[in-house]
Amino acid sequence: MKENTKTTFASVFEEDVYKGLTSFPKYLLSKYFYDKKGDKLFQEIMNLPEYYLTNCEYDILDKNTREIAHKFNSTNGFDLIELGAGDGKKTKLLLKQLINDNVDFTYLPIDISQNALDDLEASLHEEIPGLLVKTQQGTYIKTLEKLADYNSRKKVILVLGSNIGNLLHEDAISFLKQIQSAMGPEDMLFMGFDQKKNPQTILDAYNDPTGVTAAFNKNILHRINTELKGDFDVDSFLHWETYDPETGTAKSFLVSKIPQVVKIKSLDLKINFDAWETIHTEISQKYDDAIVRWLAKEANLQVTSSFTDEKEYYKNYIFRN
Ligand code: AVJ
Repeated sequence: MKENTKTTFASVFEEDVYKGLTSFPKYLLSKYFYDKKGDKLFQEIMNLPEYYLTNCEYDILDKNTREIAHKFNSTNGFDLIELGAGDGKKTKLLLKQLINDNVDFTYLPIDISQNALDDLEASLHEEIPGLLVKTQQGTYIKTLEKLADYNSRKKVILVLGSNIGNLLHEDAISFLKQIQSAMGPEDMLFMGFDQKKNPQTILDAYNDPTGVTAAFNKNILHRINTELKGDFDVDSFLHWETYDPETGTAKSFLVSKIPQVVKIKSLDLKINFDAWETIHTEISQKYDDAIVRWLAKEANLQVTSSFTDEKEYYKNYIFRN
């Protein structure tokens, strides 16, 4: 068959891989890092000393739990909706505070992974008895739409981990707009944004000496090998990180160390790599107050308060309509 002409695909993953690897320059989408092994590698990343994001956000929530819990509360109680709940380690700080304060609220964690939700629910029942939990499996936006008219009482939407950083500004604005349209006048959005800082600190966070981040980046090639019958020689690709301190954009690449041809059977595709040709796999955007305020304005939201850590590496902002 002729290359670059396939039009029917068995899955969105197939289609996205085909599009990305037949484009110039080549790219793959970072959402495909997260299969079972990718989830595990990301857990490991969060425990790396270089990956400061998790600890900073934990500190912010730990030092300001009372104040944040107070801001969330309302006379008729509220629903706490978390997009991308993961293992809930940071959220548990808030949940415990709210339970201790006898606040009337329900926790609604949303995640793509039913597995992650089941684990989270089990640990919550054990660690925080009395907490009302309603897990929702699905994509952020679909579930948010469902929840927009779920309940008449106040909604607080939580997006932790600087997950928004995977989106280009334009896409981040659409994401914020979608959240905004699900928010009423009383509702709040509490979101984490990793901040601009010494460029070396950022590079180190995405280029750990133990190679966990490299393995995480390369996991996308393993997925193509196992799920789409690919024959990537994963070791012939180099994990490469860049950071542009002007735009605040960290970028991850896989770089082919040799000229090579990769076959992907399920896609009926042969891909040529020149030596040192790249596959762009992820952006991890860094922010400052001005960028966050601009994003908010574009999405018809306002920043009403913010919290940061001692080094000001990371910030959590509260947005309202
Ligand atoms: C989960 C998107 C916030 O970009 O910092 C960690 C993912 N990639 N190390 C990030 C990631 C490489 C992470 N986010």
